[in-house]
Amino acid sequence: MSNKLTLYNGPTSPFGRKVKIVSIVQKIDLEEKIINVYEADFLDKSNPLRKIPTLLINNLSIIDSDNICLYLDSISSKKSLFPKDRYWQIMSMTSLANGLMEAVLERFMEIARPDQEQSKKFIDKLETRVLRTIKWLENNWKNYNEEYLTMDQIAIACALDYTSFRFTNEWKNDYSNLNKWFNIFLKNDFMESTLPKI
Ligand SMILES: N[C@@H](CCC(=O)N[C@@H](CS)C(=O)NCC(=O)O)C(=O)O
Repeated sequence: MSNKLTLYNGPTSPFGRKVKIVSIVQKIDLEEKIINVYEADFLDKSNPLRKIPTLLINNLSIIDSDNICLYLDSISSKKSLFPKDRYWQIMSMTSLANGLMEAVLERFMEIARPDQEQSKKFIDKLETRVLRTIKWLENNWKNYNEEYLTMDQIAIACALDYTSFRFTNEWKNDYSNLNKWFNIFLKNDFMESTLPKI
């Protein structure tokens, strides 16, 4: 009997988008449940961090988007998104993309607080981190290979799209190589079908 996979996800989570894309590309059937994580007490018994994405497979819960992506890739018969010969580069660039998502998310949460509770210093720090990371990607990351899809490409595209969605898309004017690749990458069905739902 095959295992039933249930993915707890959110409507706009960039971490969840990464996982959903991997399930599509690697042709893994799963049931996706879109939840409001801020009201999801029931999630605590599987993931006490109460974060999405969380994947349930019978009694096993897989926590953290990277672990879920690696798991889905490992049970797929498709070509791996984590090729062995470039594994560490791909994991590091994926972590960089995760950090970019985190900074954009934290900034968004901070500016949603009442004015008098916000820290301008914290917001500045996050904005600087976001812009410095995108500039670094423009200058250092060149994995634009359309022939072989890898995890770093998916994660970076989700992080850039999330930056445009929640913060700014000015990076598009400043960083033409990245933007050119991004515009082509966005046309993939898996990017179009996983746009944030607001
Ligand atoms: N490192 C985690 C980050 C996941 C994460 O931060 N998810 C956010 C939504 S985008 C969340 O669940 N936040 C709920 C909260 O912080 O209370 C991963 O990669 O899965």
